[in-house]
Amino acid sequence: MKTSLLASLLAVLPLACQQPEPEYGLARIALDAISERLQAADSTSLHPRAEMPVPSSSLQYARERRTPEGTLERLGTERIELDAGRVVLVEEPGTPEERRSVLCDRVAPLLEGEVRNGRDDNGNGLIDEPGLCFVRYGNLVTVYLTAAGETFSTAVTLRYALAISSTEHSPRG
Ligand SMILES: [Ca+2]
Ligand SMILES: [Ca+2]
Repeated sequence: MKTSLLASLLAVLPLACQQPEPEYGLARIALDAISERLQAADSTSLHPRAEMPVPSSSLQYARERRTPEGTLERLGTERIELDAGRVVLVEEPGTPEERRSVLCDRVAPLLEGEVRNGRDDNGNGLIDEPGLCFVRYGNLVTVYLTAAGETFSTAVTLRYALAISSTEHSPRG
């Protein structure tokens, strides 16, 4: 047993030594930032729709907030996109006021565990999905990110979608 344990350690050690210095969860920080932005997204404004099972590597949306008076106020349009291996937040895209900021770099071409082969290799229901992708199911947008050697996903409920769907809901039967 000791011999096999030592052999395992020796096999792992060179890999461990090659690891870059700790990045303190850049991918996690970026995903939290994306999640925060998306929480204010108006579900009717999403482009593309990114509906299951077809993900998108970019998502544009209009942000809103509820005023103290209870009405919705539009805050502006944003797009989060994968650009040359970086996650970029584009505020007011396509206007003279357009601003671009990098949320994270070193994004993998494909999500962890995925191989470009027309099949779902990592078992998340998506095929050959990129290292940053958005997929929507109803009022829920799931964001997947593999960057700097880490993989995270988060599910964001589009809060204004909830307000809209509750008023549009018509009971069946
Ligand atoms: Ca695949
Ligand atoms: Ca997959």
